[in-house]
Amino acid sequence: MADLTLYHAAPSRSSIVLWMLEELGVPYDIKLIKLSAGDNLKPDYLAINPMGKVPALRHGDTVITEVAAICTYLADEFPAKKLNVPVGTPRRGLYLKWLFFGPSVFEPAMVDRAFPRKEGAKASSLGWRGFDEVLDIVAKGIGQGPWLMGEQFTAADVVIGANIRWGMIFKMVPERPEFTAYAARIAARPAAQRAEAKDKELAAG
Ligand SMILES: N[C@@H](CCC(=O)N[C@@H](CS)C(=O)NCC(=O)O)C(=O)O
Repeated sequence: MADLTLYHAAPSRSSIVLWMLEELGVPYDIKLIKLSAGDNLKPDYLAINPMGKVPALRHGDTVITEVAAICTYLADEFPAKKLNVPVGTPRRGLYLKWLFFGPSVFEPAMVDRAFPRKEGAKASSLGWRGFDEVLDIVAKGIGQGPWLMGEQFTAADVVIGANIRWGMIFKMVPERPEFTAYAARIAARPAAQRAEAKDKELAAG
């Protein structure tokens, strides 16, 4: 039994953590949670994540939920593959900005665009800007790339990269050249390919 267990629904946001684990190349077990069967709302799983959402990751006695928190944690716990920017490195500020930007700005702005509210909230009361502005910020952040942190691929690319890839698949993110090129670089990564193949197999089985 591996020290790491991913509570996973294939495919879903937990696929992002599956990709992260493949990038790290560490052994892990998968516990499949069938959302269609309501496994995520059963007492056993609610004891792990009271919100009843996947992913959750167990590492020894520690349980972590929230995609970006899990990716940040894994990158720091398993630094051999250099997917983190360590504490004490000035570039860590930018790295953390992108890790938080995914769930607190990119995703909400994208969902707002896809599912407009009947009565929009006051812009200044939201923690994010309109989706077009957010997309410009991300495109500028990728810049010449290849990655958000320049030459170093990090956990931030797993989080923001998943937003972009999945956003494009679901036609929620426009096919801007910056995003298409970035998504193609991600798709060429062997770990991303392994995670995708594993997910397909799990979803079929
Ligand atoms: N903020 C959470 C979101 C997780 C999430 O929304 N998971 C979805 C799957 S993509 C889920 O578990 N949905 C089941 C449900 O809401 O009943 C994270 O980043 O981990």
